[in-house]
Amino acid sequence: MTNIDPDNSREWAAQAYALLKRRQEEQKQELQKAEEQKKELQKAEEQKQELQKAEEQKQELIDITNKDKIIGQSKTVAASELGEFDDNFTWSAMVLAAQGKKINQISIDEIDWLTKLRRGLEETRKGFVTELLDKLGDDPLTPESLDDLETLLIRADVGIDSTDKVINSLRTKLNEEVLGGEAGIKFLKKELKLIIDKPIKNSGTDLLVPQKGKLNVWLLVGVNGVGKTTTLGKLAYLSSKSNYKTLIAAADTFRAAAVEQLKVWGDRSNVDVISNQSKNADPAAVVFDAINSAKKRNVDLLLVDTAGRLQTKNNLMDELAKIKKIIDKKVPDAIVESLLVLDASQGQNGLKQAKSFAKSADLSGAIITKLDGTSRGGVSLAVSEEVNLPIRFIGAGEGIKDLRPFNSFEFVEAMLADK
Ligand SMILES: Nc1nc2c(ncn2[C@@H]2O[C@H](COP(=O)(O)OP(=O)(O)O)[C@@H](O)[C@H]2O)c(=O)[nH]1
Ligand SMILES: [Mg+2]
Repeated sequence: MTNIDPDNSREWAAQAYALLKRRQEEQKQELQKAEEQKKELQKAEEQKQELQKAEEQKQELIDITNKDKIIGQSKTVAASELGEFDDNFTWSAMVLAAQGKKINQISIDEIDWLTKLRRGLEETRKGFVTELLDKLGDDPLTPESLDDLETLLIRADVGIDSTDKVINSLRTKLNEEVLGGEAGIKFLKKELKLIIDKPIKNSGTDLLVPQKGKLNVWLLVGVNGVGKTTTLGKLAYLSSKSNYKTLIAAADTFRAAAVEQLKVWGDRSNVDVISNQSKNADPAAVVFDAINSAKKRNVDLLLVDTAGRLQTKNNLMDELAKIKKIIDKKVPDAIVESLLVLDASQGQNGLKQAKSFAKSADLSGAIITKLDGTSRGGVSLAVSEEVNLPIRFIGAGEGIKDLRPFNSFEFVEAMLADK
């Protein structure tokens, strides 16, 4: 699957594992030290209170600041624990190595993420690569095996257009040379990656990040329950962790619990939430307030949560248009991204949603969620090919770290991992 041979890569992965283990030990020691410092500080503070009550207010202030710093540190999101040196680790390390990562550049978070992605795509993969390899054995690909592959691709929700494209390329290739099972999978990976990469290339931006010096507004749109609010919470974390000044607008005013849900996410990453608690508040008015705040605070990224269902679908689209109009009017030079959130487990239904939103909501990208669990990840290909939407992020879990910028290489490797 990669351009490195398996013996070397296992060795490579073992070295990476040892390095991560050492680093984790060091971190643990540092944490312990910080804990001890904290205790000492608290002790010192108590003694001081006994000894010099009113006089040394100044010194006390410094101590309290120090204490807050240390306590603040332990309040941040917990560091990840290094798991076993198993097949998941080796595979993840290989995928990172194949992208040119050096041993000392990989992190536990990255390994965790790839492991999650691979597990999440297991269901998609099972009815696919495993079956295909079983059918093929070591024999070269034949026109009949292409028929099997076609069925498997369609079943994995890859969509008719993408499937046709891939099968036609393979057929042409087969006319030129003999392809064994392994080579067939390699060729298939390349073709699938081309399909997903096309809208990304067309957009002119490989990686979606807020532009510094401007207000970036990202609207999260999509039907109820696909994961808009959760994704927004994870984005707020990613963004504030990367030092972008971030603000959240709670413009889903139709679900009573939506604001509370957002506030919990905001708290986790220290991002403020602008909301209007009154019943049936106007979503566009919330966005209006949020833009005012964003301008005052010099915010880099404003994340807008929107409603997934109104009385009728037209209403929903009108509401989104109204929100956009307000943004255009108040900050004409803002960079606006309308990101459609799609639940991978909904398969073809997700494709339908993408088509319908694309018609009226002027989308600029997609975010695929719920790639953990029983997913049908193939829909990412259908959305790329049939709706021309660049996939910007993918989510695989309900935790704050379970969202990553989309990486087509990793995605295709996970979808077609052959172990
Ligand atoms: N397993 C899993 N669950 C998710 C993911 N993203 C969201 N969810 C869950 O899906 C449900 C609906 O999410 P929510 O963000 O409220 O959807 P919204 O209606 O589009 O805002 C919640 O129970 C989330 O915890 C994901 O990537 N993986
Ligand atoms: Mg929501």
